[in-house]
Amino acid sequence: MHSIDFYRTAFISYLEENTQAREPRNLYEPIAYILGLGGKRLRPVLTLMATEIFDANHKQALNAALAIEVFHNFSLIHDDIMDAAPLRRGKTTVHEKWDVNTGILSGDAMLITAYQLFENYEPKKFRNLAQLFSTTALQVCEGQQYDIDFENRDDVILPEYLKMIEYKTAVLVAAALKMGGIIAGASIQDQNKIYDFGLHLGIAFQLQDDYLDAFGDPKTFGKQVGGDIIENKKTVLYLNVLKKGTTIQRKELLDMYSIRPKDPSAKIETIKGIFLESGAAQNTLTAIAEYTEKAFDVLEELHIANDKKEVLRSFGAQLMRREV
Ligand code: DMA
Ligand code: MG
Ligand code: MG
Ligand code: MG
Repeated sequence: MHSIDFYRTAFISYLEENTQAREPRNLYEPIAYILGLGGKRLRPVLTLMATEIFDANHKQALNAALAIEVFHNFSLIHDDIMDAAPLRRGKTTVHEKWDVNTGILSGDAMLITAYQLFENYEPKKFRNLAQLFSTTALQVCEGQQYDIDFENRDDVILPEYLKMIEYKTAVLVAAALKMGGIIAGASIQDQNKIYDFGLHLGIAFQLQDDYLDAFGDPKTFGKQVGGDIIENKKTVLYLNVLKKGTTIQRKELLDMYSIRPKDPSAKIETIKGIFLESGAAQNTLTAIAEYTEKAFDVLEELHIANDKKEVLRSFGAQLMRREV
């Protein structure tokens, strides 16, 4: 096993070798742009790590890792269009820098590119990887559709929200790990366990994403802090106020969520105050810790050496301390 930084560096050099802008430039330049913006490289690192956890060389997994990262960035371009987001990784989003049409088409091209990368594997692995990929990709689309649908509903409840984030976010984290298992030829049982670990970690990750969207530090966050509030997103913070807040806090939140002021800064501050005073912020932090713990519990059932479990555990713990 290597360090997380080793896998990240190995992945980034492979990514750089394999992304050049070509003609038509309006299609490929945004792809090179978004892939070059950096980010945590969480999913590809997980694929490379999982491959070595199951005793194969990470190099075998570079194409799958790239596929996952390309797919993830495709979903970000489209997500930023849907969320009207101005910033991604501290830079202008693709649809703002170019336009919406370019964002849609570049995103579509990335989805196909991701799929093609699996063709580098022998037929049986290709079939398993492609199957997992297509199932996962469809779930991400379904999750994103629920996310959009929630904007127009006022009866969303926490279990529905948890299912939505499982689909839009956690399944990809889980699939990234399982792909490592497929490539290394791990048992089906272990593939499913590591998938389950990823699912819990992925849910914790998206809960934290919602939390940071309100409470992140604008200097390090890379996205627009308060973006979810501006867009009236029904995040875990919002749902927790409706569940646990006082009648006054609930009413104040609902009133605030019915307006879209030109200057949103006062709205953001008021809503953040409600998140804090109602206990919604604290509840969310508790839920993040609980899902991370659940992920670590699942890890115990995996048939791998203890030091390898420790690598995954410290990776999970590091991820949960993130600020971006
Ligand atoms: C993103 O949820 C989910 C996908 C599939 C991209 P989000 O809009 O909260 O993500 P972000 O905060 O990164 O825009
Ligand atoms: Mg978004
Ligand atoms: Mg979104
Ligand atoms: Mg978010």
